[in-house]
Amino acid sequence: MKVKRDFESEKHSSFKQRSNIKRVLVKKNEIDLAGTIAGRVFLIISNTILVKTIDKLEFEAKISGVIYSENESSSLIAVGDNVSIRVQEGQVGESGLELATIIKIEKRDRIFARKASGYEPFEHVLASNITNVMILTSTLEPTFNLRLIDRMLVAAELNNVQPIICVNKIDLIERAEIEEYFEFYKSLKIPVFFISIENEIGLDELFTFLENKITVLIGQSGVGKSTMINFLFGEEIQKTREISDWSSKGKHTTSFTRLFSYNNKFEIIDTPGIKEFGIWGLDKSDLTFYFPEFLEFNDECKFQPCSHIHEPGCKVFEALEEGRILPERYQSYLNIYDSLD
Ligand SMILES: Nc1nc2c(ncn2[C@@H]2O[C@H](COP(=O)(O)OP(=O)(O)OP(=O)(O)O)[C@@H](O)[C@H]2O)c(=O)[nH]1
Ligand SMILES: [Mg+2]
Ligand SMILES: [Zn+2]
Repeated sequence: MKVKRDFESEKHSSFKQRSNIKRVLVKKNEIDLAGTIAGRVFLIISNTILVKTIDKLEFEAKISGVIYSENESSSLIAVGDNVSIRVQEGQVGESGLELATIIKIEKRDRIFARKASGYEPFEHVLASNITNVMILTSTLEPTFNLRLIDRMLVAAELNNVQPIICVNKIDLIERAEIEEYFEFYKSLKIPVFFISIENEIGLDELFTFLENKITVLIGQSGVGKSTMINFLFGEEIQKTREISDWSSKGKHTTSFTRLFSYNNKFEIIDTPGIKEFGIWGLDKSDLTFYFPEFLEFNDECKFQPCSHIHEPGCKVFEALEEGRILPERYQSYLNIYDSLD
C-alpha cells in the first residue's frame, strides 16, 4: 500500500521561504517561458544556486520576485531540480559565472527528503529527480548505526527511490564479522556493498551498479561520502577530514549538496553528514507497511489497525517473541513510531 503524502507544509510554503533565500511569491500557473533556458541545479550554497544547461553552460542563478513551481513541498529549490532561467546578459555573480534568474521550477519526480526540525518543522528535500539513494556507512570510525539506516530505508521507500546500502572502511574490520550485521537487509532484497575506498576494495562492482542512475549519497559524517567523490574524479574536489581532527563533535566537513556527473556514466550527489534523520510525511498508522517483514503478521492482528505496541492478540508481537522478527528491527519500529506525530 502506498501512503498518501501529507502536504501540510503547503499552507506555509507559498509566500515564505525558509533558510536564507529571501522572500518570494510562489505561483503555480503556467507562464510564458519564451527566452528562457532549461537547466538543472547542481550546487546550492546558501543563497548561491548554480545551474548547468543541456549545453553544459553554467550560471549563477538567483531566485527573486515571482517564481513558478508545482512542487508541493517546502524546499523551494533543491539540487537536481529542473529549472527555467533567464540570463542577465553581461552580469557576473560572486562565483564568477554569468548571472541568471530562476523563473520556473519543474515538478519534481522522485525526491529524497527528511524532516528538518526546528521551530516550524518542514520537508527538507535533500535531492530531487534521483533514482537511487546510497546509504553510505562505515564499519568503524564512525561505527555503523543500524537504527539510523532503518530510518533512511523507510524514507527511501516513502519517496519511492531504490535504496542501496554501502558499507565503507572494510579495511578496518574482519569482513565476516561485519557481513553478518547486514545479512538481514539482503533478505529484503536491498543491494548491500562492502567496500574500502582507501584500499580500493569492491569499487568496480559498486560503480558498475551505479551506471545510468542518479544517486544521492547520504550517511553520517565521516563515513567517506566526499572521499568517494574524490576517488571517482582522481582529485581533491570535495574537502575531507581525518576523523582524529574532529575536535568539535557534530560538525561535518561537507556543508552543501552538490551533483557530479561521472563520465556520462552516472550522476552522484554528495551531501552533508547526517546526525539525526527525521521522517517527513508519514502517518504513524502506516509505518507498519514500511517494515516488509511485518506484513505477513500485520493482517492477522486482532485489532485493526494495530500499532503492535500494546494491543492484545498482536501477531507482530507474537512473531517477535518467537524470534521471527528481529528485536533490533522492532526497536527501530518503536523509535520511528515514537518520533512520528
Ligand atoms: N580506513 C579508511 N578510512 C577511510 C576510507 N574512506 C574514507 N576514509 C576516511 O574517512 C574520513 C572522513 O571521510 P569524508 O569523505 O570526509 O567523510 P564524509 O562522509 O564526506 O563526511 P561529512 O562531509 O562530514 O559528511 C577521511 O579521513 C577519509 O580518509 C576507507 O575506505 N578506509
Ligand atoms: Mg563530506
Ligand atoms: Zn499488531
